[in-house]
Amino acid sequence: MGNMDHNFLFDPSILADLDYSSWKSSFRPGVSPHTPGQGFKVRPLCASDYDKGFLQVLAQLTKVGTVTREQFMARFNAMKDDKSYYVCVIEDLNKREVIGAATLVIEQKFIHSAGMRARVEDVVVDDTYRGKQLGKILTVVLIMLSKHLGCYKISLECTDQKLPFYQQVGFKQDGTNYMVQRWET
Ligand code: 16G
Repeated sequence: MGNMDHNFLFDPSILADLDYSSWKSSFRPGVSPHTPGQGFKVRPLCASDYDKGFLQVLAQLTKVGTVTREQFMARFNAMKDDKSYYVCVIEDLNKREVIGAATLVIEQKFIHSAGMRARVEDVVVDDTYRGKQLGKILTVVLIMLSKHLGCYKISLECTDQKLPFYQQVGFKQDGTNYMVQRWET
């Protein structure tokens, strides 16, 4: 018990209750988001993941920079209070390390009957754990979570190289363009 962290970003029962039966044939036999493989667990981000390599995994996606424990906790608490951030991780339970992460952000709208839009952000799997369908598992978790939360659509930005990966789980290009201005690289 002593080393168990219960400071979850969001209620883990939300993930536990999702139904993935319609995805059964998309995964290898026996594999699903509830059973992501021997020694792996999908769960909400925890405060203690600062010490479990969460930021080091994110650094395989893009620049993370310096994030002190205090900065991490302030952002974690702000996201938790906001209730719009669903950061999910995969832990290697034997190593007690975060080896993958993906975030669903919920945006509130006036359009679509005061509806909600879901955005997929910061999907990354440690490169030593590739080929185990872990990225696909995380993405399917976010898709089913967005449906469960009642969003009218889910979207993401990705490189050309990642298009086949997201197409295999149902994302389509719809002719809209992603545009950006940057003040920092
Ligand atoms: C990718 C990510 C996005 C992330 C960005 C970071 C997915 C689906 N897309 O576009 O969420 O924030 O890379 O790149 O994971 P940046 O550091 O150049 O903004």
